[in-house]
Amino acid sequence: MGCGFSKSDETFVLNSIPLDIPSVLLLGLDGSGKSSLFYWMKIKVCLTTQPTTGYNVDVFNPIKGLRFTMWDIGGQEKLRKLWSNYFVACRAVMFMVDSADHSRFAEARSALHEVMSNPNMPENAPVIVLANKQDRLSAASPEQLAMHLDIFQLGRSHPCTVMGTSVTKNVGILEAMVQLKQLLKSTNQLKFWTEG
Ligand SMILES: Nc1nc2c(ncn2[C@@H]2O[C@H](COP(=O)(O)OP(=O)(O)OP(=O)(O)O)[C@@H](O)[C@H]2O)c(=O)[nH]1
Ligand SMILES: [Mg+2]
Repeated sequence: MGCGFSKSDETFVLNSIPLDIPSVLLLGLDGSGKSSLFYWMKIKVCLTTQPTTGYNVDVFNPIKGLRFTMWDIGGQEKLRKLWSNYFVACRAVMFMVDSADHSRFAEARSALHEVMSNPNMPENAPVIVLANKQDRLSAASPEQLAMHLDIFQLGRSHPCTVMGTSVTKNVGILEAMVQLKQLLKSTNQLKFWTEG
């Protein structure tokens, strides 16, 4: 399922969020692997993707007790200013980074911190950083990426953790979902999530 953005779509987007199911925003720079993850979760196949010019949305129940609406939103620079339209209904963020693209770590850091310091981002919303493309030889480890992204500063206002993934090799995805559930549980937020 995919949609293109137009100005009038923004109201439609907000009105179409199912209020009884928590929303997870899947954000990150263009090319980091968000839609690859989205389609893997939807059809368990790693599709060849095109850059997302709008968003993909669907409801997932990847592990018991964790059911959510996931919004995969295009990460190109011109689309990032639209991300904040989704913040108000957001219960958690998955922020994906291409761990092999060292030249964009600073850009990823500033996009991540901008998201999490936005006044519309609900207080205490957990963040799972997905250190994607761990299959690549030049990939920074999750620990190295945590330093580059200054996760410790972020952790003061939002529960936060970094998980290594390779979507194309189906590595780390379920573990990231388990970690999200764990963060919600440890911050007493799991009760708001629909049991599945
Ligand atoms: N090596 C490797 N490549 C990956 C991995 N995950 C995704 N890719 C590739 O990265 C490229 C970009 O993936 P997308 O899923 O389209 O990236 P995106 O974050 O949705 O990009 P935008 O829609 O532009 O925001 C594709 O060629 C994917 O096949 C991974 O774990 N390892
Ligand atoms: Mg995409």
